Amino acid sequence: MKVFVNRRIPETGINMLKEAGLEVFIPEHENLSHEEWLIYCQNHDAILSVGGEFKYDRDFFDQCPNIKTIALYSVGFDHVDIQEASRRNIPVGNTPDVLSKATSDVAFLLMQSVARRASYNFQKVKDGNWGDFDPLHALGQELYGKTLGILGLGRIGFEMAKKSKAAFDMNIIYHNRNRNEEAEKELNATYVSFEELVAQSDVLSIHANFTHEQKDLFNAPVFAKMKDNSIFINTARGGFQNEKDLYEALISKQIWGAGLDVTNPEPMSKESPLLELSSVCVLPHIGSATIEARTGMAKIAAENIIAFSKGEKIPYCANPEVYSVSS
Ligand code: 8YV
Repeated sequence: MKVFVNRRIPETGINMLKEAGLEVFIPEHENLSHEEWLIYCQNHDAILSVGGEFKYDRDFFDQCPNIKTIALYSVGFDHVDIQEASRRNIPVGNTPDVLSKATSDVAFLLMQSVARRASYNFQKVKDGNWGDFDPLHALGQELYGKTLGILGLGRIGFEMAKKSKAAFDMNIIYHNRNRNEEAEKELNATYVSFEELVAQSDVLSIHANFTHEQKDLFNAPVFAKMKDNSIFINTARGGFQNEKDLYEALISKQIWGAGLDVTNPEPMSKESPLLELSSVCVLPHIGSATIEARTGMAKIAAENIIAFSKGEKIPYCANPEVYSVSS
């Protein structure tokens, strides 16, 4: 089986593929054009797919009929038309669990960074502008006992809730498709409606899968219902937030601050007005960027492809319905 890996990933994953006897191709340059990417996909049976810039939609599947499985190097699969892949019997693998700690660490870091205005204060030092002691300048807020609202209490959301409870004894509320009994029992988390989540959270952190129906879910009317001391955190997908509305909400003090590891589009433009605000901290989508998480992701993506090559079910499957349809 011929496997196209569109970017370099930790060697462990590549070695696993080679040791399983698979033919692995990694292009020499990394910033492939859409055309180059399509040509490589047309000539391979499987893709180990890194990054979200190219979409796996109906056109893709029509143009690349040889692709039999896609092993994503991500937990998110919003760039894949899952229904279309399932209709064509193409298993799509993703990389859950291994990045939950790393990604929730970034959400936790952003929460504290915004609460204590860390990036703004760091910038002042870098600008040679340490300034005199001022009892009233750049005051942050403490998180102890505050309410953390989690949108999407899955694996990553659970890790974020656990850390926040342990560090700051935060009161956890959440909104999710399904109730999370483990979180209710272990963390005393309370299930609330989306409206209650928005209205009651001191920190609102997004950990949900993104679907296109949720585009701009956080827009002017929603920001207007948030508390004026609230902090908005997004480490999931930038599509959840309308950035113009977020900016307006921040400058009109409808909300207090925002920490983003994901933006729309990515990369965020250097000209984004959000970058001028002392209440904002933006990171360049580094949620899973640890040696441990990225190595784990490489292993899982390789395991998915190897299982497929042996005619087995892929172990980490984003569209398990492919198996119920064919069996
Ligand atoms: C990846 C991510 O780094 O897993 C995800 O969904 O957003 C990140 O971990 C990114 O998608 C690159 O494939």
